[in-house]
Amino acid sequence: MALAGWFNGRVPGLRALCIGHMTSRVSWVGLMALVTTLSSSCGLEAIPFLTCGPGNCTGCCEEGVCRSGADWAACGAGGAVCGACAPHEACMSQACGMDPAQVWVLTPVSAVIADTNNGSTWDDLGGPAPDPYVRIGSLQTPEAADTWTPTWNAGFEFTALELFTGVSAQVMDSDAVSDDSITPAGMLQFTEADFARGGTSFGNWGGVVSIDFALQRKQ
Ligand SMILES: [Ca+2]
Ligand SMILES: [Ca+2]
Repeated sequence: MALAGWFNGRVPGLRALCIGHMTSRVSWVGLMALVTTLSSSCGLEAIPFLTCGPGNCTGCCEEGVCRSGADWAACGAGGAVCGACAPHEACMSQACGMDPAQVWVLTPVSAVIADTNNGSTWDDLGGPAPDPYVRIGSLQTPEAADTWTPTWNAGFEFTALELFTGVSAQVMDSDAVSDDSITPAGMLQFTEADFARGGTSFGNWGGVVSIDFALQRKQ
């Protein structure tokens, strides 16, 4: 009996105890259950019959078990070892990567504004420092009153694809009659590294010495 030979070859001396459980009509489908039963009744540890791998798993393998490979925490395909995606990534088609449709919140955080407006005082009324605000697309932050180091906390939602492609932006100085441009209108483009570290900085942009943006994935 082939199965008895297989079993006794691994557990010498247990034939007399275990052979009574054997049958010559063992189906391959029931083999795993039989091994488990034998192992239990003979006081043996369970013997893994199949090892998860490329030959039997189209998802990914986690501690010997085949997973779908479509989860953020267990992503993978072709019987490879499952891996967790980075926080800025998603598991798409069993591979980690950035989801172009994922919505992110872009927040202008802070900036340093040049001392003067091309040699002139930013404002003659209400304090000499500018009153900066940031236009993002068709929206804008509130103004930060009379400061060369403005901070803001208004966030704007864009898809990753829009942020990769570029969003229009401009930093302005709010004035009583006609706002001054601190920067020319421009396009801000973000890279995967920016998403990975949660933001980035731009510098030497017109009258902006530097400006910091935060990027946060919307849940
Ligand atoms: Ca002004
Ligand atoms: Ca001012």
